[in-house]
Parts: sequence; C-alpha cells; structure tokens
Amino acid sequence: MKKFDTTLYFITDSTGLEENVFLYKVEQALSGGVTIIQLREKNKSTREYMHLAEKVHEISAKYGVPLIIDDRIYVAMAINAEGVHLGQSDMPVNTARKIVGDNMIIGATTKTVEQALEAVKNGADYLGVGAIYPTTTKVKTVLTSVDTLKDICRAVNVPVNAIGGLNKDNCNILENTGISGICVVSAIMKSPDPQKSASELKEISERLKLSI
Ligand code: TZP
Ligand code: MG
Repeated sequence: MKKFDTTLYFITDSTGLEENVFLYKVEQALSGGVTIIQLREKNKSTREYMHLAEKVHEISAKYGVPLIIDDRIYVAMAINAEGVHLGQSDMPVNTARKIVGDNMIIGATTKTVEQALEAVKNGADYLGVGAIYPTTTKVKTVLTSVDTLKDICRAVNVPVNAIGGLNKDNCNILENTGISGICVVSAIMKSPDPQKSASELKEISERLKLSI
C-alpha cells in the first residue's frame, strides 16, 4: 500500500533559476519539512524534464519524500517517481491508472464535488482543490470557494489539499474545512529562506488539520 503524507505539499517552479540554485532551494525546502514534492515544468522538453526530475528525485529520496511529476506520466514512469499529478486537461485518471498500475500515486486537480467524486472513482489517491486565493504562479485557474473545498472534503475519502496563493499569513480560512494539507509554490520557492518557510508552513498545516 502506498503511504504518503500531504501535510506540506511543495510544488516547484524552476522558471528563471539556474539549476544549482533551484536544486539548493528544493533541498532547503525538504530539510524544512516538506512532506511531498511535485516537479511542475510547463516549458521543458521531455528530455530536460527527465533530467531535472532525476536530480530532484535523488534529493527527495534522501529525505524519504515522495516525488510527484506534474502531467507527464511517461517522465514519472521513466525516472521511477512515486507519483503523477493530473489536471482536468491532462490524461484522464482511469487511463493513467491502467498505465501506471496500482503502486504509483495519482493526484488530481478538481474544482467541484462532481469532478472530485469522478477522480476518486477513477483511482485518484489525493486531490488538489483551488485556487483558494488568486495566484502569481503561472497557471490557468479560477477561484474555488472555501465552501466548495469543504463540500469536497466531506464527499471523498482521500486526502484533499488546498492550493492557490496560500502563505503563512492567510491560511486561517482553511480552519475546519477537513483538508489534509496545503500546497504551495511561491510561499517556499520565492522565500529568501525556503527551509524556514517550509518549517513554518508545516506547523500551520498541522494545526489546520487538527482544527476539525
Ligand atoms: N493550481 C491551482 S493554483 C496553482 C496551481 C498549480 C498555483 C499555486 O501557486 P502559489 O504560488 O502557491 O499560489
Ligand atoms: Mg496539469
């Protein structure tokens, strides 16, 4: 059985960073307590994506943290990543599940209860729900209300994480929602001290999880 903890889900963005600087930030975040990490690259060739994924996987493995690859299932399989994350325009979850088998973690982005139920029925192991707040990270997304987030948490029996514009000062609205954790990009990626930010965010997320 796959075991993973979505308390502090860190999604990377290497845009504008030299590889060694990017990898240093990743390692700092992991040492600060990130519990699951996603490599999310939108503009890289498959080969470039694989190269970076292998490097990140070496680091995440040292910390015993699962690596999830955004969207490109064959990159995830090729580097033996622990999982793949699929959005509503990516490969359907049931097709991906047939390809990767039962052992790989599959996550899905969902914005409605209907999408959430469908994703879980089709084999998703966790859900990302948002954007809760407007985000500065390059992403095509619309806002999801906290009420919808709550409804999704109640409707499914897999971990549900909130995502979108979250930082250490604005997570209070997630109290009593039933989330299993928070997903962040900028709050760690753009922090001058990713280790400290990760450790603070983890504490916040642990508190939110206990609030229900
Ligand atoms: N999906 C919904 S919002 C988002 C994704 C990938 C980006 C979140 O980034 P940030 O910087 O934490 O707002
Ligand atoms: Mg996607």
